[in-house]
Amino acid sequence: METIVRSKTQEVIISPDQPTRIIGERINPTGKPKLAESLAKNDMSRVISLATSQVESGAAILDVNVGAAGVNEVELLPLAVQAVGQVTDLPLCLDSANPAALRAALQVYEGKALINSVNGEERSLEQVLPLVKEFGAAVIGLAMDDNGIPSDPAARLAVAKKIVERAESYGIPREDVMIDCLALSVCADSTAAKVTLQAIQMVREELGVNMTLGASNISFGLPDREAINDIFLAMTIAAGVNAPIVNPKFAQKAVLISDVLLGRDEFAMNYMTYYRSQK
Ligand code: THG
Repeated sequence: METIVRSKTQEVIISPDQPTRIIGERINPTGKPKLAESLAKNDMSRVISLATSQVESGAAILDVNVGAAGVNEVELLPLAVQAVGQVTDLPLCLDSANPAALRAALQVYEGKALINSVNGEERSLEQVLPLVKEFGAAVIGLAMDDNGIPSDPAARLAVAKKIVERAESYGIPREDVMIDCLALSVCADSTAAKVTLQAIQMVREELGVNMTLGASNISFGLPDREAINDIFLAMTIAAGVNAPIVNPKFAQKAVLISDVLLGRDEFAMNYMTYYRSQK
């Protein structure tokens, strides 16, 4: 099961047989008031520096999200995509809940993008899947629907299955659908991590598709978030996530070590290369 995404010049293969691919989360104004402020002024300098720093920290794909108060996403998302394209050739993950903004970004993106995201709601399926088909993109399907995020792992699997099957009915191969089983803060609900891990295992066994996860959500509200994120990330990779959306600066080591331990880094070559570069 290979999900392939491309820029103009680079191809990234997401597969259980490949190293884990980091999708860099940091081009996102959530919790970054200065980025939100500069986006509202059409100033792309912060977007560009966040792109460059994440490339240096080992991201394979960059998530681009410009959703903030005072921002017209239809206008800004394509501008951000073009700005990022000036400093890196990594494939992009276009992150918006607004189908018009996704369309505008897809029109300027050269390559095969990863659309973030569709969910199990009829409205979302009907608006986003035709875009995925029209532009030959790949898509992230969130395991949630009109009733929110199910608290039962089997119900998250059922939403994931519905998304994969609906995509196929539009002529989108299941290889081009990645599932996000969704992580919620373990601070608010002590079963949150366990439910997500169970859902990931079920999707791997029942659907066999590739999986992403916005793993940093797990630690909201707790101290030492980076330590929690790293340990949870390793658990999710062992369960089946192969392209997490995380801060690459913190996640790179946990990802490389998980791959060594899961037999996805022969002779620990990738880990040794990283280790030498840190000296
Ligand atoms: N699944 C999918 N896409 C997603 C998410 C998901 N996209 C958005 C989000 N969740 C993943 N991206 C982020 C981006 C930033 C943060 C967390 C997840 C974050 N920001 C810091 C804060 O809020 O304190 C800011 C700190 C910083 O990075 O500078 O934590 O779940 N498919």
